[in-house]
Amino acid sequence: MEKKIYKNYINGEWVESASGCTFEDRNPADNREVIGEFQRSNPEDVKRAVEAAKNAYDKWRLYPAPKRAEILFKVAEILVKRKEEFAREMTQEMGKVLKETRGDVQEAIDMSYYMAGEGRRQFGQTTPSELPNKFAMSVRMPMGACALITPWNFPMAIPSWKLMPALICGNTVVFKPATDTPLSAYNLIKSCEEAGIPKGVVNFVTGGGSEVGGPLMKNEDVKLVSFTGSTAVGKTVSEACAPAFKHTNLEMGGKNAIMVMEDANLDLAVEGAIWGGFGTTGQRCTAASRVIVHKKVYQEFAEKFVARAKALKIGNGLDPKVEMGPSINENQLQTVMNYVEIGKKEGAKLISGGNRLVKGDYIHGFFHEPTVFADVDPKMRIAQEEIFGPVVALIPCDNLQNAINICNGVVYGLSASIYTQDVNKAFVAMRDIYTGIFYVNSSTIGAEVHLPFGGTKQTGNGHREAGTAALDVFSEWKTVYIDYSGKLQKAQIDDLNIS
Ligand code: UN1
Repeated sequence: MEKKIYKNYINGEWVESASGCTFEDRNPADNREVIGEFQRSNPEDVKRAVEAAKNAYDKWRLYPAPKRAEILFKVAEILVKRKEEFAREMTQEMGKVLKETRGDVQEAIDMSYYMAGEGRRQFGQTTPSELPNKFAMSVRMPMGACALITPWNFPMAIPSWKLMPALICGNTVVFKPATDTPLSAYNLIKSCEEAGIPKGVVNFVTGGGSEVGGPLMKNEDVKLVSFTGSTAVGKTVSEACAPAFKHTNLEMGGKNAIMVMEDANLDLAVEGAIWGGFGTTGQRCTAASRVIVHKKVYQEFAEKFVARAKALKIGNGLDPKVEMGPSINENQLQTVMNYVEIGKKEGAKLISGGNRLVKGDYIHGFFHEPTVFADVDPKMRIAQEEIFGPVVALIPCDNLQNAINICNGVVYGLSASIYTQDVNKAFVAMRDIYTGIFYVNSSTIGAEVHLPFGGTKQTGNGHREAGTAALDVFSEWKTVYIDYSGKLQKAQIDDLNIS
């Protein structure tokens, strides 16, 4: 691939950063390969982008939602046309296998079509008034310039979860993508430009957290910050926005569990645990990093699971035979290796993997073996903390109630699942697991765009993305009363006599 310098997109123009500096986007499967150079933006760029978003807002909010929708629909069609190209570039820039990056682009397509549909919905309520000759309704109101700050693990899907609902509600945006995946973000923004998004409505500024993210969330013209990333960074967003009561929508960590009951279809459960634990190299907030297995089937499950984990083909995600790619960067790989050491020290039994891959071409990337710890105590750090890598903790349990307690016994609450053939067990778990997403006889991953996505406890701050829940993030309700009685009527006070 030809090395190219990519620019910021501010007020409808592709511009260089005021800093005059760029940073490199490299392939985590082969770190020698530079995908492109992106602007190392600074607070001055942020200021200009917010200014542009602020100025474009009044026109955009008054442009009818069904017309805004037509632009979103066009974005979807451009993504459909260029899906394969964008998926390949995504695999090159962040390492997950081509099947998954196709899914990532598809998720952005789905979200764009879905939110285009909302252009003709965004339903409010109309309801009778308690007074005669008075009309009552509620309508959604956009909020202004929104900041979107996104992670690298779903480089196009997650930005689309924020961008599309923000736009359909009539907001303008400044988008700062993760520094590890600016190309996929660029491809999405380029598609918006091609679809005819008016100038200033979508602004794109690449660069680091302290130079771009910090100033962006603190800018007083930014009305809402939508962030997906670590709980630690989410806390700083929350704190930065609290003094001005700026709206925040935070999607953060997970420590998701699959519960495998004694009556489960074990092969299906193994399949789900492999996909949940090692899909995207374990770098999903919805990854199944814990598998809680009934002791009656624990041994058999562990053997089958390890056999599958050991057989996984690891390598460059562009190779169709490869099933698991690298970690995103050296830092993330070091975190994984560090947790493997922690697990060993805590006394968990390492039954598969545990090492960085260094032979041959692996040395140029950030590859790690799929790793399985057995007999993990639910209180151990490897069973409590988000690792974001290919490390799975197997935890034995005595019964359903015990499994539920273990599953709920972490600070996060994103996703969970149960494998059982017993409908009663499935319903009890569905009721008692305190997560934002729950699956029966399926892995912890597989969210669809038209349903709420998000989690409880330290995973989120009470909001949900996707579905109509996303509209609640990117709009505020305005309740409107219209009195056509021609006199002063008083709610709760007037006496109405019928005779
Ligand atoms: C994430 O885990 O970071 O359900 C997002 C899924 C995907 C989205 C995951 N559709 O796994």
